[in-house]
Amino acid sequence: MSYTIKARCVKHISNQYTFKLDNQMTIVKASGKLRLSMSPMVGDWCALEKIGDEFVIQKVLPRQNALTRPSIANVDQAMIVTSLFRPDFSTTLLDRQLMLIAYENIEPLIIITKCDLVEQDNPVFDIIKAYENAGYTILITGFNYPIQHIYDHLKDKITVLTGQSGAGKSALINRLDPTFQLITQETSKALNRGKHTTRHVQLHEVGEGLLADTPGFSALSFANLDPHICAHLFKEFAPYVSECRFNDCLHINEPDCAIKNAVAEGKIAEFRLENYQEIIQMIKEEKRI
Ligand SMILES: Nc1nc2c(ncn2[C@@H]2O[C@H](COP(=O)(O)OP(=O)(O)O)[C@@H](O)[C@H]2O)c(=O)[nH]1
Ligand SMILES: [Mg+2]
Ligand SMILES: [Zn+2]
Repeated sequence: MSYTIKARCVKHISNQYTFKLDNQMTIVKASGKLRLSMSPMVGDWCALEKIGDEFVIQKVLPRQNALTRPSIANVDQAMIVTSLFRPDFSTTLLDRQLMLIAYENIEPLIIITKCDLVEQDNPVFDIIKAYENAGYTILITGFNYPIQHIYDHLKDKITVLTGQSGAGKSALINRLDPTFQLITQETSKALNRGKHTTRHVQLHEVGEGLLADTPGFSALSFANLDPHICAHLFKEFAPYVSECRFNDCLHINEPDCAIKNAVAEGKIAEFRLENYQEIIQMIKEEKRI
């Protein structure tokens, strides 16, 4: 008797694909006879057919998106891990990451780490408030801070982590699931091993969601981006862009730009427009090379 089920691929090494079936991790081999129009990626939903005792991958179901580094399909969200101290908080860097993630059609969440290392009244929290007002989800954390709110955001989603080296990605993953035991910078220095080396991509069940175990999501280089798409990707720009005089307005020097007007009226933070304009400049410069 044969029947077909739908399951998510969570791990892939050579010709072995791991699926979660009936709450159990099961390895399905890609059979030699298999003629798939596309090969499954970690994160893919696949149709599996049970023939006798064995499952075979029948087809890969349509993808919502596909990242290349790390190689994962159907990513729902990226957590941008940003520290307040060593490295210091940088809106320039954060805005570049927000742009790249939005460009991939992935929802960004901003995780602020090392809050235990700064005073509660530090002016950096005003900047963070500006991101919250712009519509971004901000999750505050630090050593000895609760992390339940982070679990809540992982539920039923595929999440990848991104962020500067030293921001606390490995430390965060280890706190979310101590069985990860990823090497933090401190430990790697002590062991003199350099950065943690990644073998294969795997999705781990953490807080009822799936988390990629490879911190260091790297998106496309800016040269590949279309400035006209970037022009409406910042969350708080989106409601205004249709009001610019030109519908291909890049919010640089154009007259009657609704984004510039919103900045003048205090509805959009000035540093966001400046960081956005810098990104457009970078794209133009990279394209010229
Ligand atoms: N005090 C404090 N230190 C942290 C926090 N998160 C990470 N660290 C430390 O910052 C350093 C870099 O963290 P790591 O997780 O290796 O960063 P990664 O490069 O993003 O993976 C390590 O020494 C961590 O112990 C935090 O929330 N509070
Ligand atoms: Mg790390
Ligand atoms: Zn404009």
